[in-house]
Amino acid sequence: MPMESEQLEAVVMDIVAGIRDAIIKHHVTVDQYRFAVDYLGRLADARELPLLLDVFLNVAAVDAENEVTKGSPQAIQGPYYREDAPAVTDRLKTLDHDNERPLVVRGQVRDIDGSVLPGAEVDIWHSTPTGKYSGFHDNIPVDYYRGKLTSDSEGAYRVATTAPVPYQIPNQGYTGALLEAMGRHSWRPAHVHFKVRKPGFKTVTTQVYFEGGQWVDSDCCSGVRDDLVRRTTQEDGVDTLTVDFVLDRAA
Ligand code: MBD
Ligand code: FE
Repeated sequence: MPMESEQLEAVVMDIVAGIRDAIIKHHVTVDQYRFAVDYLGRLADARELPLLLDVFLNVAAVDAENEVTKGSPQAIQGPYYREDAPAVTDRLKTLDHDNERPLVVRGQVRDIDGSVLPGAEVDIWHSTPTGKYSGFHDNIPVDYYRGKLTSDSEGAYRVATTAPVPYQIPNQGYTGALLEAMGRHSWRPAHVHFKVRKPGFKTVTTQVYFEGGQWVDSDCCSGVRDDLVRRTTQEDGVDTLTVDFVLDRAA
């Protein structure tokens, strides 16, 4: 939803003031400024604006929401969500690579009073075992590694998939090149994304990380919080990731 003009004016002018202060503080030259304008134009032409903004700023909007929600913590959505993911019942479609490791993702959806919520949509997506996202990279069809489940009469959901791996922001691209030029790495820890919705409730968009996983302590998107890091359990010999959700009532 659009902002009221008063809030819009205040936000835009604060953003401009912040950039203005950085330009002056660091004695950015007119040539460097022009280079940045051209760079951002090329980055936008390459459709990387969502990636660039999400790397640096998605977490700020999330932090702002987490200050007011009574539900599960929100986390960054990132640029690779697809509204057109398929409905699934028990398993996400995978490519059956030799290196795929089975993972079960399960949990329960409740409201803030602890009542179970049947009929909630639990939309899950994660990278391939080679760190790509379907519907964006390598022409992998959108119905792989994504799916929308519905919580059952106990509010429970459960889906079989394969374990995601750490994700590297393409360093052949503009955003990865920027991170590299800054002397930073462009890796995210392995993670599973969720969007949980039910009419009348505030949508929870979040992601969880694996305890002890590589890059958990140095996510290039600064998206890790302690309450998003999970230890998997073994159930019937399969790594199982349990993620429960609490949905706050819609405003
Ligand atoms: C991702 O996979 C991601 O989740 C985010 C937030 C940013 C870039 C890539
Ligand atoms: Fe991701």
